[in-house]
Amino acid sequence: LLTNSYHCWLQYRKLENAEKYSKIASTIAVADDTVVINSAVNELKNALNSMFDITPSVQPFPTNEYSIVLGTYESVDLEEFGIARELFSNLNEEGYLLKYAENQKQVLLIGKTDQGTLYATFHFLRILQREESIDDLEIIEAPKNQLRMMNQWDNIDGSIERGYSGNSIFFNDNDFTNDLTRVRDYARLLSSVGVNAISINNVNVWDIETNLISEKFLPKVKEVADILESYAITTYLSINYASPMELGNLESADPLNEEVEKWWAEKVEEIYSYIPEFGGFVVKADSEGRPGPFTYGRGHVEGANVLARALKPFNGKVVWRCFVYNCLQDWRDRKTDRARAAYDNFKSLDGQFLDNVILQIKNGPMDFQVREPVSPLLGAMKDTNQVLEFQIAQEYTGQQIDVCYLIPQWKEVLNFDTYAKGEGSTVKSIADGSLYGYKHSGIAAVSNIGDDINWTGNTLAQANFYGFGRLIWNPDLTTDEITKDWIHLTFGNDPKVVEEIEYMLLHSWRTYENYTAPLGVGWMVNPDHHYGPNVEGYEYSKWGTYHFADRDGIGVDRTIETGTGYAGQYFEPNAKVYNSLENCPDELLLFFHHVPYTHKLQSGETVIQHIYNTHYQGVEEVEDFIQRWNSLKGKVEDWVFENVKDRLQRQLENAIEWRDRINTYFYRKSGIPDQQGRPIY
Ligand code: GCW
Repeated sequence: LLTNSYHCWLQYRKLENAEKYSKIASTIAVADDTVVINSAVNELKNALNSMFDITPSVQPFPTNEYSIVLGTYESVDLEEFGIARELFSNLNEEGYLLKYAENQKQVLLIGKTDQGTLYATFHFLRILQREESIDDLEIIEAPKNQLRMMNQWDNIDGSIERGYSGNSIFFNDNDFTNDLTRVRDYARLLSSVGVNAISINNVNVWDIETNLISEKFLPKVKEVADILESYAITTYLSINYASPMELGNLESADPLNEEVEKWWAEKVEEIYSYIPEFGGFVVKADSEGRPGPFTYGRGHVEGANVLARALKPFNGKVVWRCFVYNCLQDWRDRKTDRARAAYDNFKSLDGQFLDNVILQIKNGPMDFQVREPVSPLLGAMKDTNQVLEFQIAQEYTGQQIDVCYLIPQWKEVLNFDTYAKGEGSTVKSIADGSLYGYKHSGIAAVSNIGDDINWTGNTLAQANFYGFGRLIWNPDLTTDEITKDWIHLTFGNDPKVVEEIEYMLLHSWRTYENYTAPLGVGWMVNPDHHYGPNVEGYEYSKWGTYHFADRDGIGVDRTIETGTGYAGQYFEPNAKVYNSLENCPDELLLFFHHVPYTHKLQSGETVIQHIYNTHYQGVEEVEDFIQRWNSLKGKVEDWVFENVKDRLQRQLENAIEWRDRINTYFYRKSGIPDQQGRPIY
């Protein structure tokens, strides 16, 4: 059944009702000969073969037979099909048209460019796999976001920072992997959901990885980039800011030093001599101990712009991460606040970055917790390109052992109204560039894949990868549409299977939140590896992620009057809402306020009773997931059944441990018993 990887949502299962498409499925007519269109042809050929059990013939366009046409609006005469060419003038370069022109016996998969043709092909295959009618097929699509990017945190020794599904598919033993088959399969998975860019190495760039931009590795980078490019995916590299010293033997990496400037310019030229389609650099500088411009008394602007100048002649970009904070903090100092850091560091630099610099901003101000407010930096820089960063890898949300479907969380972020330019200034309108007319913008995410046979550890975690791509292509898709698509493509059409898996996915984020840190306070995880409960794990370290729980109360005062002032970083009316004890939403209460355990939430419960209730409930919900999953035995492939079953068992143990530790901790701190008298260990 399995070779070395599982094909996730690209399994192309045999259709139950193949006859309804049989007319059109046996011939592929190809109008252009490009590498990307060849990828589309191969995908289509294999898929038809697998879904219909036929070997389609591939012919040049036009043919007289019923056929599926792959081409662009320039290579196919659209007038002949009654389609106005102008249809394409309003479409961006990656857009496409799907149309069944029955009179002419053709299904048209027409891109504005070959990249669009590839996306059209994947879209069409989705329609076939879901066995939807094509009688009236006429769909025009284009992605809403320009940069749709995956960030690998892969190290060259094959390990993955925050990786929960095996080792890297790119690297092994301080080199690229010999067999790049899985890289090609990954490219297929990525482009099938519309991802168009990838950085292949960890943002923490260690010694050997620094050499990825040297002649030692560039030929290999090129090999990988060629594979990705054949699926219309642009390759980026994370770089070490100290490269001029470490690779170039210069005395400094000061961005204003002329030699440094020259070094970067030559380096970039060298990279492009290998990879003409190279995308640019992803940079984590002056963050968590990594080198950056601060060492030389320079700031982010000088730091990013020297790279931008080098990349400019080649249309390359600098993706500069804003995850910059002072990691060491004194608990007595209630004014310093890690949550403030991105905004405090970057806001005042608006307008000073070159236009091929993009600031990459995590969705929340802390670090991918199960619940955080939206980063106030999003929308706060009208003259600086911004990209939003999500984490598909479940570092703080169950590490691909526990089920935690993140699409609902990301939808909340995208729909959040920042009021940056008045009502309707949603995060999605910032990311898609429309609010401020950014030159470059989009959405990136930390990948959750590794070399595990199913790619993602828990098979259900594939849904986060799939959903990320679909959602950032079009943030207006509903969670329901995305979820159903993934389940149908991955598991087929059995209504019972669809219903149970959908239920589990849609409830899983809330469930995870229920048994972990309450009311937006975050952390409470084991330090370093970040799995499992440890209420005081970070409380007595200097890392600045305190919850300040004592016998009287809990939460971080981030109000303007008495706290860190973080609430004031938002535009009105958000600032006022978060700043107010009465109006702050329950789920973020402890992020913004320090309150007594007896404080009454808007729900009517006290904080302490809420903690007890959600923690008992969280465990019950996991027990319910297990029952639901068990009812699917024999209905999903055995190994997938066992894979998820095993993870759910571990999730249950984790949830119980969280429940017991949290409940006993707060019972002992507060001295207030559970109203329902349930056992507290
Ligand atoms: O989430 C934290 C992780 C680090 C990571 C860092 C970052 C790559 O714990 O492992 O480093 O964020 O985003 O740079």
